[in-house]
Amino acid sequence: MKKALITGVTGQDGAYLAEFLLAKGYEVHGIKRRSSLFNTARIDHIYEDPHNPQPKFILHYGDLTDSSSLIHIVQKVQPDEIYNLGAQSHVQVSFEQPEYTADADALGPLRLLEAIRILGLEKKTKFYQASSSELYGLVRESPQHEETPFYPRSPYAVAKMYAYWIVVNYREAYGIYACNGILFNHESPFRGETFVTRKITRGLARIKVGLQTSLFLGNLDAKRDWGHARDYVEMQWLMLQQDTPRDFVIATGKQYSVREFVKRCAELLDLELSWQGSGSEEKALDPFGSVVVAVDPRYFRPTEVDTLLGDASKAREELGWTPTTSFDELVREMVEADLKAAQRDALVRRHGFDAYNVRET
Ligand code: NDP
Ligand code: GDR
Repeated sequence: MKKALITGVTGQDGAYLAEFLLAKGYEVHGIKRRSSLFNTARIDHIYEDPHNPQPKFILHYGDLTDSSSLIHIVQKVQPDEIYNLGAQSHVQVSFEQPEYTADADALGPLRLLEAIRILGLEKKTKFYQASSSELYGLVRESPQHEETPFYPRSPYAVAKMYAYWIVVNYREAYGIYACNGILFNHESPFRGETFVTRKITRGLARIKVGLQTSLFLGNLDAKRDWGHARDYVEMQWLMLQQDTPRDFVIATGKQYSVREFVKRCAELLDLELSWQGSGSEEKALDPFGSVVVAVDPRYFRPTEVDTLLGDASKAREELGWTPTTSFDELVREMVEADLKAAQRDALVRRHGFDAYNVRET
């Protein structure tokens, strides 16, 4: 039975990948961070009681900023495959916490690669690095592919650029089977609530049921190539099943703006919106003239990535990989999940209980 170790197992991709690998018969180990509240909501459905005689899903406390914890875990698990999905993954937050972002996102992968070397696992342990389309940043070629030059536009992207190259270097220098998946944006109902897609689906669903009145967003003109996380984790696994380690772009090849994402969600929720103004003045009003969506410049980034569009031909041709979920299906799945959650919260509130503040109202 193969053993996999996933960093970032409590995150969106970690949850989908853990489920995927368990279904393939792997023994799956995940690294979670110590937190004062439970932080395992995304993996509760696959959680196994550690008292089970032979658990297939095992969690370990650790942190990408703490090499000794990483070395201990890698030594104990002796994984066949490591998937490094852990990161401070929010681009805007990286402008506020640049040093921590570099520590976790750039030095984190270095620490894991060093753990492989220190423990003499170069020939045994394969390594996947969660690289990002943010590497392309200020794009000068569209669509972007494996040979497109990088121009990172945030502390997050600069940290991920170090990670990308240290993976290439350890592959060439020490013969470690290590590769980069250059993944374009991928979303799901598990997406963190502060990324734009989830912020929109959750916000509009709550507006629909009367739990909030408006939603504030930043740059509505930004364009992204949005896929489904469930499709993309399969690719992460496929990349480690090849004869030789290589880097691949993973994308849908289709692009939409943030404004188009809002419009699609509004249609699905039957919210009628009319748009007024432009730039930081832009608003979307309902038929009664109330503001539903408004631009708030606080969500503008010091340096923005205006447009990303991926060309995943190499993955299609060499790995036989194609995404299966369309943009419309992705948006629908997210809207439906958030509408259900909003309806549940509204019901709870109607019955006199504020689920968010957990107190009688
Ligand atoms: P999430 O933000 O949902 O998950 C990040 C995970 O990393 C969480 O489990 C988080 O733990 C963990 N983590 C954060 N800091 C540390 C740390 N210092 N030590 C250990 N674990 C840590 O991200 P996604 O699942 O969306 O993305 C997975 C990876 O792919 C990330 O590296 C991201 O940068 C990259 N990526 C994502 C893309 C996307 O569109 N989703 C596209 C391209 C790349 P906790 O739950 O405790 O916060
Ligand atoms: P991104 O995702 O920066 O592409 O990084 P995010 O959803 O945060 O932003 C996408 C675009 O939407 C614009 N935007 C807003 N973004 C947020 N978060 N909140 C808003 O209110 C808002 N309004 C407009 C942004 O300016 C941006 O242009 C994600 C992360 O998952 C990274 O970890 C990953 O590497 C990349 O995708 C690929």
